[in-house]
Amino acid sequence: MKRRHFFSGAATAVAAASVGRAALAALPEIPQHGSADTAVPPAPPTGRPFRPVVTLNGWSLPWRMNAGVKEFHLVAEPVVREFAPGFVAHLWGYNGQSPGPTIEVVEGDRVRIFVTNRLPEHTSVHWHGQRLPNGMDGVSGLNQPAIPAGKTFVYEFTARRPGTFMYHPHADEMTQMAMGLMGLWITHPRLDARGRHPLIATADRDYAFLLNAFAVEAGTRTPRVNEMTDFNIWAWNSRVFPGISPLVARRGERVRVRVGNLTMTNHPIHIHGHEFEVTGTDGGAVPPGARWPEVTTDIAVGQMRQIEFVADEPGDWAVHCHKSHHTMGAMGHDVPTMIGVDHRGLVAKIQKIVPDYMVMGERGMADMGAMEMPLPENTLPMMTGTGPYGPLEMGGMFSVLKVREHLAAGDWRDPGDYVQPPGTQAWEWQGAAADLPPAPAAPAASTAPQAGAATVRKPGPGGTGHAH
Ligand SMILES: [Cu+2]
Repeated sequence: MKRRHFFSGAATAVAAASVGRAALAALPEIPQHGSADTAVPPAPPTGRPFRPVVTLNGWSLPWRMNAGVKEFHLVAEPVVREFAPGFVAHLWGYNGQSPGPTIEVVEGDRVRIFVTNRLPEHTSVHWHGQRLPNGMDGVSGLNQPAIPAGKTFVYEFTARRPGTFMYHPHADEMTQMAMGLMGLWITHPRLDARGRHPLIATADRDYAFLLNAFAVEAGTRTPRVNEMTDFNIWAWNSRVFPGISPLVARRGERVRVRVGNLTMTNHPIHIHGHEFEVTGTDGGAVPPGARWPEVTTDIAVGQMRQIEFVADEPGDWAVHCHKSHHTMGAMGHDVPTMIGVDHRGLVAKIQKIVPDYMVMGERGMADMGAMEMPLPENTLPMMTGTGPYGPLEMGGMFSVLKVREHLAAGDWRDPGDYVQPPGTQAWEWQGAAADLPPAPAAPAASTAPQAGAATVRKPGPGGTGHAH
């Protein structure tokens, strides 16, 4: 998290040659980002001031001012993205990473975006959620011809409405988004003379991430693009637990989290230990009288949500999607449920036929969190990550909100594991069982069949059996 990688490497210069030297000379430089570390943006060097967002495992795109216009240069291109240490994928992205860099402007800014296409096919950029001239909306075929491979198009409009927005292709859209082409756009509010906005508070920590999903077979590196439902990599900013940066805050700070959903399903985002309010949606700021407290907010396909809370409970608090299969890694989804199955003696018999056979999960699946199983190359276990007290048994859309008493205002580094004060952590009962309060069982249910109850038909001899 600490590093800034705003460099133009040799690879950039070589690839840029296809755009044409003369044309390129007039274009803003192409900033590239070299890693999946979170890069905290510097204070804006030009233009109106704002407090930048911190894009989890991402970065913000530098610009140049040209006669009062903020000029950005996006390059759509193949990239190598690390989902988590040990697991990389060949994606499509912008300026070296998927997702692309976050674009940050101020309400009222005139913005010009050069989009250079270094993909093997045409593309376009749709500025999701923004008010803009129709010809700038980026739907190829409808609003503009697609940007051919090797060409540069220019988008220009005024950022009229403050809020959280996204950008993504609207050309061969399913393929290009399945490959990771997308990014965030933040329009910061114009403030009054006292530095305030009537509906948008100043946040001490302002985080942003996109929800995205991929179908990457274990042992491969390129997503399956013709996938409609069966995704297995559930990511924030093309990054999965344990590779997602923590959200850090000092106790008492106001924290804003901006989330956009570019997957094909909804994600109930849940924060432990705090209540929050949704202070902004796709349509703009929510008036204070229309907000209510939540601990989970569902983010539908194509939606954006801004949530805010005061981080006033020290600790390491889980932040995750509450669809539990979205907090899993890619492996083992075809493992049958074995809870309650007495398999004694069974394994030896099966191993006569299938020597590598293992039985998993007869007491639950927690063994998977610590199991050392041979994995295919380039993937992650289904459940992984280790905390100070053992395996977390998580994956995918999961990170940690780290609230600390002492943290400098500009310090975004991971403060390490939280140490609970003595007497404030769940403990193992050491007394006599007889001293425990009684744990009455629920009344026994009637065993007589109920009218309309489901019946089970057992396979008879010659039955077809089933897949497991
Ligand atoms: Cu989810």
